[in-house]
Amino acid sequence: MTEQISRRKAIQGGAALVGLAALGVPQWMLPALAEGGEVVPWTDVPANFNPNPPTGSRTLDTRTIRESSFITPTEEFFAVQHYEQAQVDPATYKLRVTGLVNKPIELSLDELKRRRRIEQIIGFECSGNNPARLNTLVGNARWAGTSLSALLREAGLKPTAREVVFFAADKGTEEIVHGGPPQKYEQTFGRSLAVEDATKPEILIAWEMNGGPLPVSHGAPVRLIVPGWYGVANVKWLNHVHAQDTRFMGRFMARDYVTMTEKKIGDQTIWDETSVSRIRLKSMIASITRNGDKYTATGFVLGDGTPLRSVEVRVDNGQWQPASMDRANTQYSWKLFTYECTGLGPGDHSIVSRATDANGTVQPEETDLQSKKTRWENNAQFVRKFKV
Ligand SMILES: Nc1nc2c(c(=O)[nH]1)N[C@H]1C(S)=C(S)[C@@H](COP(=O)(O)O)O[C@H]1N2
Ligand SMILES: [Mo]
Repeated sequence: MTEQISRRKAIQGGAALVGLAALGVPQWMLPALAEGGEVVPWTDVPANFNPNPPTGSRTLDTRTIRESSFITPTEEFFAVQHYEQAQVDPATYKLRVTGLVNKPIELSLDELKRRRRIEQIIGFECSGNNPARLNTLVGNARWAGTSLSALLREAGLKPTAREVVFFAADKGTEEIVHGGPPQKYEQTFGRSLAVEDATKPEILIAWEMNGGPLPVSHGAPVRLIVPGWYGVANVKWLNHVHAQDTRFMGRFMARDYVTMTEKKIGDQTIWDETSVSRIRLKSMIASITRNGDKYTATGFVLGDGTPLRSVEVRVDNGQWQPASMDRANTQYSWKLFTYECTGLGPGDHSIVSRATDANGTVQPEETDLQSKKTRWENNAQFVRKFKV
């Protein structure tokens, strides 16, 4: 946990402790209240809901998100990968830059770490996230590394380069159909970015997460972090950057992580099939806590880095009301917000949030997403139910 966050927590906790102690609240009650009050359980979550998926991956139980949860601790940050987690020896590690470059590069981990260090708080989700799984494939961390664009400049991208492909150390066997029976090939994980995206200054070749070395589950020793993009762009166990003049059509660009939307153009139906890329504007309410008759809803917003115009909350189909934004939020972090619910009578209630960005893009409702036929990129407003 960063110093900043633990200090914030201490201040919040401390203020609550002093105030309540003065009111004569018994000592044993203080720690729980200092953490933000009593949790109001969701009535829309099945009793057998398992926040931890079965194999190899990890989820963040979003119900535990509070005002003090701005940075996700490394061991709680969700983890997803499609093959086995790669075990890379940092002593022999090399990062190569090859292809349409004037000067191919090969760097050891030490050489890489001697480059100019940049640090940024970046939140992201897996594009397979959705309300039914409580959007648990999510996290917000402080990443440190060096700039991809500087490395590409050093290698001298040739003007003919169209795409930059990022290959990793993890491998799997893929069945490829090319006439006749499918053939099996061993392939490493790969994703690409168009040159104009890859040369944006904010993209990180990262070796540090929340002040510590990257753990194996998050791509040790080096991974890519593309701020504002869905998780699949953030290639873990990165060891090879390759510039080419053709589009990379590997599994995770062209066959998997493809969103298919039905579109009507005049009287014709076309199928728009796109590779998962920038995070579509999303918000959700993660938890509600109670302090006396004060109910505090806490949630987060994710997006592509476009500034927000508003984050609003609606209780029981009433008016949309503005949420309060956390002062720690930055351009590419998730944006934590809180909302105080007042005048809640006993009984069942609903609560939902919606984000709108500066371009006027409004987070859709579930029914707005009907023409999207694949499960990827579900950024629907999430109506939650609770009882007081
Ligand atoms: N090498 C490699 N990188 C990968 C993947 C993978 O399978 N292999 N999965 C991607 C997907 S789909 C997601 S959502 C993110 C998850 O990053 P995290 O595990 O650090 O949360 O990693 C991405 N990077
Ligand atoms: Mo993902």
